[in-house]
Amino acid sequence: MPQILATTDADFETRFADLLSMKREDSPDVDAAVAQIIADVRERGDAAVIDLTAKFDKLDLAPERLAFSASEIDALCALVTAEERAALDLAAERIRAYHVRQMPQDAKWTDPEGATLGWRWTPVSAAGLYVPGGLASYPSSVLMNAIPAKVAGVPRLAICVPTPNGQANPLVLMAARIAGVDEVYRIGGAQAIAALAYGTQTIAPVDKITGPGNAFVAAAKRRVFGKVGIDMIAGPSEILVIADADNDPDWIALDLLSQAEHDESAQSILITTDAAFGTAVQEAINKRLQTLDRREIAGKSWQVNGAIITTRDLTEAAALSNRIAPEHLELCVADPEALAKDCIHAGAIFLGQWTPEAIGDYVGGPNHVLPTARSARFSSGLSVMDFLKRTTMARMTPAALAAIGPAAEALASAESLEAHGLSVSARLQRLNDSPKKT
Ligand code: HSO
Ligand code: ZN
Repeated sequence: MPQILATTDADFETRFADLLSMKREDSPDVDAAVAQIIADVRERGDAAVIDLTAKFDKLDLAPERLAFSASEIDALCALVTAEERAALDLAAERIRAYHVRQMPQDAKWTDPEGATLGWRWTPVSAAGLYVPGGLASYPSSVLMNAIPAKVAGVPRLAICVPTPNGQANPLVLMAARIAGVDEVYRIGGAQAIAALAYGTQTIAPVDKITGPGNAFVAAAKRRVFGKVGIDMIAGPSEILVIADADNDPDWIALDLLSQAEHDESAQSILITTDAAFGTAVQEAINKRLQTLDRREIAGKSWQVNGAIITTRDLTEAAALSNRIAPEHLELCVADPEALAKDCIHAGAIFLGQWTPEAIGDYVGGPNHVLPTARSARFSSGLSVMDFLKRTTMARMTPAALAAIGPAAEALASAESLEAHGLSVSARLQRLNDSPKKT
C-alpha cells in the first residue's frame, strides 16, 4: 500500500515531513572506482577506453571503431519502422519549435553617461550527450538533449551510448540523426564521460556534458564538473497529480503509473480534495498492476514511494505541492490555470485532464530533462540556455570615462589596488592634457 494521508489527520505534519525527506535512491558509492577510471582515461586515452569497454560492455573495439561509421548508422536506421520514424520526426519538430522560442536576446544600450553596455549570447563550441544503454536507452531523451544544443547553435555535438555485447538501439541512432548529431561513440560509463571531458586520441574534448546515466556516470559528471559544464544530476522520476473528483480514476491511475514504471525508486503522489476519489484511484491502480508489462517495477515504486493525500481544498493542495517541488505536476482540476498560479515550485506543469504527463515526455515540445529530488525549488529543466554562455560588453567614450572613472579610482584606492586606479587615471590625465578630445 502507498501512504494514505489527510491534512486533517493529527499526525499529518510528521508523516508528510517523513514523505518529503524519504531517501529513495540507494546509489552505491562508486566514487573511488570512478576517480581511477578518469585518471586512466586521462593517462592512456583510447587504450584505456578500449580496455574498459571490453571489461564492462564485453565489446572489443579498435580506435577506429570507437565511433559508429556512417554506413553502420545507415544500417541501424533502416531497422526503424516508418511509423516510429514519423513519430520521432513529429517529436523532433515540436521540440525544435518550442526551443527556438527559448533563444534569449542580445542586448545593447547607451546610458546617459555615454557608456555603451550590453551582453551577447554565444553557444559552447562542442557538447557531449550521454545516452544510457539497456533498459533506459530512450530515443526521446536523445531528442530532448540534442535538439536544444543544435537550436542554440552548438557546432559540434557528440553522443556516447554504450552497446553491451555490441547491441545498439536503432531508434537511438535514428533520433541522433534526426537531431543533427555529428559524432556517435559506442562507449559508456565513467570512461565515456572522461573521454568527453578530457579527450582521447580519437575523441576531441567537449565543453559541456548533458544526459542521464547510472551511478558511475553521475559520479563521473560530478568529478569532471569545472573542467567542463554539466547539466544536472538527474534522480528517479517523480509525478504529483492534483485532481478533483471530476476525473476518471483510471486516467489518473495511469498517469501515476506512467512515472512509477520508470524505476522502483520513482515516486508518484496523488493529492485530491475528495478521499473517495483517492480510494477509486487506488482501486484502478491495483487493477492496472495486474496486467501492466512493467508491473513489478511500477508496483514496487507505488507501494514503497507512492502516496495519496487528501486536502481540505485546492489552496492546501498547492501549498503541499510547493513543499514537494515535483519534477512533473499535473493539475486535473476545473480551473488548472488558476491553480498553476499558486504552484510555483515544479519542473513542468501539465494543465487539465487532457494533458497526460507522457505527452510531455515525448511530443508536447517542452523538455523532459527536469529537476528532481525537490531541486525544482531552485533550478529548471534543460533548455537552450544550457548550451549558451552570456558575455557582458562595455564600451566607454572619453566623456563616459571622465564621468564614472573617478569613482573607480576611489574604489581602487580603498582596495589598495594601485594599478587598477592608475589604469583609469592615466587615461583621465590624457583627457586633462588635451581637453578637446572630450
Ligand atoms: N519521464 C522521464 C523521461 C522519459 N519518459 C523518457 C519516457 N521516456 C523523465 O522524467
Ligand atoms: Zn517518462
